[in-house]
Amino acid sequence: MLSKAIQDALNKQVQMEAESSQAYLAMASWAEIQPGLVGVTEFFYKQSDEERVHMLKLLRFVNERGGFAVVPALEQPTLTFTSLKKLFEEFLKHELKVSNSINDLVHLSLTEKDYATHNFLQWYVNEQIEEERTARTLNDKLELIGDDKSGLYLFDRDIMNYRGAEGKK
Ligand code: OFO
Repeated sequence: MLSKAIQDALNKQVQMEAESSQAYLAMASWAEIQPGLVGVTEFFYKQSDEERVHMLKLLRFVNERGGFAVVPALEQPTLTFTSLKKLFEEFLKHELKVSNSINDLVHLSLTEKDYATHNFLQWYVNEQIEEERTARTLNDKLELIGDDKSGLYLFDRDIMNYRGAEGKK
């Protein structure tokens, strides 16, 4: 059985994962109307789908543990970006925010002595390590490329090979 504090915190995380899914969907939609960003578009559509899976996993865990998972109202995400670089900076910023939130949750599960939730959350801890790594690598690549057009072409092609666009690697 979940304590009220844990249930509320997990429901907040449900909302954060749903917002992540919306944020990445908006990024995909923006990328799709830019010329030539086929790979980036696919990457964010897949990323958005993954976040929905993260949300569902949490939601079902809350209900399985005798709580009530609340389907949240969502704010409209950022719809437009001034550049590709800005888009990926926002991606990294968002993932860092999610990692902090997962860390807070893990901490709470220990203070509440809820070891089942603590165990469940380890999957999210590992997931965030991977997602932060992906976001950092992509930002580093864009930094290297600068305004080089052929570099950007290759970046868009190569991003297809990232886990967000191809499933787990
Ligand atoms: Fe939900 O995996 Fe990152 O945000």
